[in-house]
Amino acid sequence: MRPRIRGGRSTVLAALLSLALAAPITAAQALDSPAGAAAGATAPGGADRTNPDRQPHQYEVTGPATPAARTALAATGVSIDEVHARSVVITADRTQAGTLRQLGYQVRQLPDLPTARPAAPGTRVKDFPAGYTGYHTYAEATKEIDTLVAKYPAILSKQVIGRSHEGRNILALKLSKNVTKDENEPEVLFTAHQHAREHLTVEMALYLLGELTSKYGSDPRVTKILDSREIWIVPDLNPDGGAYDIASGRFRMWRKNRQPNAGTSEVGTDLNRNWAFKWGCCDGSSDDPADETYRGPSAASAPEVQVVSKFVRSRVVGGKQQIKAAIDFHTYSELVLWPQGFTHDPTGPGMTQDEHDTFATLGKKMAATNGYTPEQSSELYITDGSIDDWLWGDQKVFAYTFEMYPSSGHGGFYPKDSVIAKETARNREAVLQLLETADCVYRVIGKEGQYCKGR
Ligand code: 3K0
Ligand code: CA
Ligand code: ZN
Repeated sequence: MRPRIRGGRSTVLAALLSLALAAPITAAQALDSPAGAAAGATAPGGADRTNPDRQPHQYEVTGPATPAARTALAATGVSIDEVHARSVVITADRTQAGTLRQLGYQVRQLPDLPTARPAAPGTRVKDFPAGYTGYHTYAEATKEIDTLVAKYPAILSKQVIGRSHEGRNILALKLSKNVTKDENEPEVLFTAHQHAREHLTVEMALYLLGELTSKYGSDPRVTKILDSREIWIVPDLNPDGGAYDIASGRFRMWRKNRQPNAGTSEVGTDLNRNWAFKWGCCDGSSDDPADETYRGPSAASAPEVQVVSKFVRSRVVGGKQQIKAAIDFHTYSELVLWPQGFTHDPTGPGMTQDEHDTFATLGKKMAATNGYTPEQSSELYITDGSIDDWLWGDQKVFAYTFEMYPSSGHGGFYPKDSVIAKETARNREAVLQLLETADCVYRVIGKEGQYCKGR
């Protein structure tokens, strides 16, 4: 089992210290809460992190310079937010940072994020703070989606595919000509907002909805795509976490969902460690509910993951998965990532050379359009139970993760709303290319004849 950093057990510390030393340098409210669950001090799961030692901050950790060293650090359960040549930026609380220092890591707290003044106690905050009001709350996003569905009923339809832990609707929007019919067309999936604090990704999903509806019939590429593809957009995989992150009037730096954990007041599961493929296999997630990358008590234990897994499986028609390609949007670091995350090997079990070459070729092509850095996910650090590994390993979908703006820097999870238009439109070309390629992704390596004949 993976060692944990909390608990003060010397054997655990010794095990972790050896991992740390193996690294090269290390010497050293609620909105519209449907269940009436007020996010904040009285949130389900109790404690909330009112203890200053348990408030998340960002820290620079100097030393880790290789995927293996970063994986050793990530295995302590902190999230790695930025990767640099010889350092990383992590999210952790003071207790966790102290433990890392004990392990010999060089850890420096970064200034806290630009946040609004906290709301007066008892105030129910319903919107993003000043400078961020251009972001959509869950209620605003729902309203905007409903307006678009009413305006473009021939090409856009909305399904409620299930509910979050707190009971918010999880939506799948379908875009296609003859949208009410299930036509035999290649399908592409876009998902957003697994991680609560990554609000820009919801804006990305809304941008795509607006762009693909409003340009149909006038933009020839968009028109051709909607005429020949079925596009699914799940704009908000973690609505509870998103609401909780803004509900106090101060960004909480929240990552996980808001599902309580048995036997502890620590709340939440990291949805992107909870998917049912190689779940918890490889030191790429945490078994400690207090950690940022807690994988949950069992594979697909999070209702949000169950809902989207079931939806994806429902797209198997006549024994064939109709979804051919996917992008899951995250922030930040400006990366195009592809599987597999659970292993450093570019090929091997679950990934042939041709499959790898297809992923890498298309990944690099897309990255050339938005200026992101293309790489296999495990170049950063090992992850297990990620959506991409599940979509690929279980469903054979060419699934990418985009880490959006910014590339690095202060307040990375919380760029002001003034960047939304530019940073969402920045991915337009990459998204159109993925959609255009989806009928035969292997075309990018010139092997259409071998893999796509007689589909
Ligand atoms: O597949 C991946 O490598 C996912 C990367 C993602 C994660 O889940 O760790 N990075 S994030 O948490 O900073 N958005
Ligand atoms: Ca259609
Ligand atoms: Zn993320």
